[in-house]
Amino acid sequence: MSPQPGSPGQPAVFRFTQPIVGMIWAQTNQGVIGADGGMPWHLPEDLAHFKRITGGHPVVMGRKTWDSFPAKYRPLPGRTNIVVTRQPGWGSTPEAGGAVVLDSLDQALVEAQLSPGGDEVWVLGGGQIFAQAMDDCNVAVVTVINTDVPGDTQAPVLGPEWMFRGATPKEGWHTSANGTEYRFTLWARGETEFEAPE
Ligand code: VY7
Repeated sequence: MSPQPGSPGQPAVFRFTQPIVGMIWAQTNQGVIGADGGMPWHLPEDLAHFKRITGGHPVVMGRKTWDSFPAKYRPLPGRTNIVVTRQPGWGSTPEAGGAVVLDSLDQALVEAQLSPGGDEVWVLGGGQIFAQAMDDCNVAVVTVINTDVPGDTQAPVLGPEWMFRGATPKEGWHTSANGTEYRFTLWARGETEFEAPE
């Protein structure tokens, strides 16, 4: 006897709420994300946004991005911190304290998905890691800062498969207490489903 195709009266259960592998960065209008090992602006509202989005989820970053966080914030609390480096032995240095250190991005993404909160994983950069990670990611949360300061590190260029999925504010800019204008934007690959942050 052939198997029954389905139980009558049951709803279809094709609910593939896929794991999210997201990138999160802040950039200038020209796509600058870094200068001299840091971010060339001061925007507390972006740090709060970053903490809110990544909180409770594993974070994957390159070694230079790890170094860029002030030491007192490392590891980022409430998140498994995974650092990618090819330097043998770096993981045994005091600087690496509190991080899970791996030597490839692929391993890092697998480890992240197995970590607490790993149904959603956030890649924090920087430039080298974004360039490699882009094809493995389905979401990008991008803060655009309305400035054109120069820098030495660029955001990845999202190809045509990436679709704009919303921004806060919808039009124009928020203005920081210090006068800096910025907006939060959300991009996703074609079919990705998610709930947008308010
Ligand atoms: C900058 C900091 C810089 C200076 C002082 C504190 C977006 C950001 C990143 C990565 C901001 C930084 C911080 C504030 C948040 C704290 C950790 C310390 C936390 C990114 N949009 N913004 N980033 N931090 N990938 N994307 O490196 O951070 O979250 O606990």
